[in-house]
Amino acid sequence: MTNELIPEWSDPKEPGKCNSVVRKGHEQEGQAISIQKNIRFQKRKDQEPSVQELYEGVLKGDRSLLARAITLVESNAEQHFQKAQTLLQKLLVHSGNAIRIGITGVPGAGKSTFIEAFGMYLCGLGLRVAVLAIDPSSKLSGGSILGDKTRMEQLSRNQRAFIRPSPTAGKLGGVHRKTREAMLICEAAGFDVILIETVGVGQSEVIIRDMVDFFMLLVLTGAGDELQGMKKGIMELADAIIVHKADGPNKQKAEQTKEEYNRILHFLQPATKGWATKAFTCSSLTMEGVNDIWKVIKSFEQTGKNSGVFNERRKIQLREWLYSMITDQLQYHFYHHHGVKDLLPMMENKVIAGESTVATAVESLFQTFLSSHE
Ligand SMILES: Nc1nc2c(ncn2[C@@H]2O[C@H](COP(=O)(O)OP(=O)(O)OP(=O)(O)O)[C@@H](O)[C@H]2O)c(=O)[nH]1
Ligand SMILES: [Mg+2]
Repeated sequence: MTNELIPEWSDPKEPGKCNSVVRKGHEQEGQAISIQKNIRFQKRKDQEPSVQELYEGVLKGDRSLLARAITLVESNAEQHFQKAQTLLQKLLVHSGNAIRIGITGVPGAGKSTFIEAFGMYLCGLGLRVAVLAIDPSSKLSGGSILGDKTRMEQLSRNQRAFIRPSPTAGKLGGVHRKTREAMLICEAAGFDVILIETVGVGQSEVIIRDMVDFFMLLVLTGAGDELQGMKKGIMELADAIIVHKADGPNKQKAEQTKEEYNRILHFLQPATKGWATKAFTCSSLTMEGVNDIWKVIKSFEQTGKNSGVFNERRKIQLREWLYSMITDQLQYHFYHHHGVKDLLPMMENKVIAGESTVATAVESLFQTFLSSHE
């Protein structure tokens, strides 16, 4: 052990009892150079690609640059904002050519499994499929990203598919914007179909409806009571209701449930003008019914494009996007304002202690905020 040192983390009382040693560095010239090169290579890899590199990479469909472009728009860091917007501006003209499909349903409805089955089917047709997720609950559940990766195992290995787990931003509004921007990037990268999964927890359905062309709700059988209690509002957002897991002993029941839904749908307001929302059955295990869903979507697209409803909706969505971004920006600037940041904890305490009314606290916070903007 003459040329070797005992590492500093070894037990000083038992220096001999150590599994590793630190060897003296090599001093031959060649070795040193090759290590140097290696370090330089590492640095380059970590360096952020330029907007132009990202732009060209996305258009070429380079998966690694596509992922990095999405990471850039998802970033909350201030220094990334301008770069992200410049990139999006360049990519915008190349976007808009995919069909955007939203998929929702209660936890366990089989959304991820369906996306795996449906995505594989679409890839089999020669289409390119991007999967995005809005998961406002991810902060709480934490494990859904991992779960989805294992559930979409085949699809994630398919060259025609690209899967992007949900952005981890806490605020719903931010996730909203980021998913839209990720969608545009995927479209510019040449994906034909964008699938957006969201767990049905109320607010997220409305958000997803606002950014997709076709919106489907996955439901289960044996949910008679649930069906009665299901909010009319959610059903009125859907362009199709899929009674999922229609296989094995569940198949017949699924058919019955489908009929029940169809009866109810008859009395509801359709989500899309000129389109009658209907219920269907499907199994992601046997693949039965999966191809029919694609036929329904294609027919929806054709009908909407002929009538102009399809493009009209996209315009409305852009307008809504504008307003939701204004809200995001207002929130961002308010909460990042120095004076507000200083004052807010104090105001919070005062309100809780009953020393100030909520309205007075809000008033002082806004006075502070607006005084430096006049
Ligand atoms: N029999 C049957 N089981 C299915 C089918 N699709 C999904 N499952 C099962 O249903 C369970 C839930 O599936 P997921 O795809 O994780 O459901 P999810 O809606 O994505 O769930 P969350 O992401 O947690 O909201 C899994 O155990 C699947 O194996 C199907 O078509 N038939
Ligand atoms: Mg899932």
